[in-house]
Amino acid sequence: MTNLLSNLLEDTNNEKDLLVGVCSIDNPLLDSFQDNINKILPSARSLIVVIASHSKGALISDNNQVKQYDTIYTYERVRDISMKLTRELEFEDYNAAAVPAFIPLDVMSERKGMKGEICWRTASVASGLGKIGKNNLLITEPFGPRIRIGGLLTEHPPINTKSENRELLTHPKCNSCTNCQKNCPKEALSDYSTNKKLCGDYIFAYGLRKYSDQMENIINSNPDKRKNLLRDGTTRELWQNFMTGCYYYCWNCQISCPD
Ligand code: B12
Repeated sequence: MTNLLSNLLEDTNNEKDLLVGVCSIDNPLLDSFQDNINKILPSARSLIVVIASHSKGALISDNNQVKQYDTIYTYERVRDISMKLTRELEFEDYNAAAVPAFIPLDVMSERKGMKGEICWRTASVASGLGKIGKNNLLITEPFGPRIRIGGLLTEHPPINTKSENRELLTHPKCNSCTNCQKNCPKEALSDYSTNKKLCGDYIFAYGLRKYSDQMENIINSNPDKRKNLLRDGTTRELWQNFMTGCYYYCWNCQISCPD
């Protein structure tokens, strides 16, 4: 029984761009997510965390589409591995459910898409996969903060409890380094916390707010201006973001980290 999860984790960890870990859903770091976990899979006993690495070359590129393309791939990698693990576990009669790494998110309640069902940075610390940096991101040994994180819940009992952490650990290498803070174009980072409004407005330059503004402009314009707005660069960029599902415009806190 225990071999199944151990083997699955070992096989996945053998892939060079991946990191996988597990923690018990009783881990105190998951306390504030218990209601969400219970709603997703009431019989859950373990949380498996799946991390995939970005391409460093893509993220340091000056071409935003290249960075978005790599981000789409990295999220897909996390999703595919998480989905694969759910199927493997269910073939052996352990129910499992993958939890979104990013979107879809609950955008209807007061959370407004700014809170995940599970905070993957916290879950990763709980699973022993890394520590929190001053950039408020998870920093991993092999890939630094240049990663995407997701995972799944399963009723398979947890293993490797020795590698679990029970408190939110900060990364010792951050020490006196403030590269991430200095390189944030909006000065949104203070030690281990993020000004979400400043950051969000910048990284989602063509996101929901831009969409609402563009709609409002279109509605309030005369027919000639409306025709132009419907065909301008903003409408085209918004349309492309809807198509790709990726609407990021900044990765500086991931790139500027020397780790
Ligand atoms: C909403 C969201 C955002 C929002 C809000 C960010 C935030 N800090 O919550 C905005 C739009 C601003 C955002 C920005 C970015 N995001 Co974002 N985001 C999310 C999302 C979907 C939910 C996060 C959430 O639930 N936040 C609510 C609470 C939990 O967050 P919080 O208030 O920051 O809580 C932390 C602090 O309070 C801190 N804390 C509290 N007490 C203490 C005590 C101690 C001792 C310490 C050390 C820390 C600490 O620890 C908590 C956990 O780290 C997650 C995916 C997910 N489900 O986890 C991705 C996620 C966090 N984002 C990610 C990324 C990469 C980014 C960006 C780089 C944008 C981009 N290009 O992709 C920036 C980075 C901004 C930054 N440096 O903080 C990655 C992080 C990867 C990593 N290495 O950690 C995630 C995990 C997506 C993914 N699946 O990979 N994001």
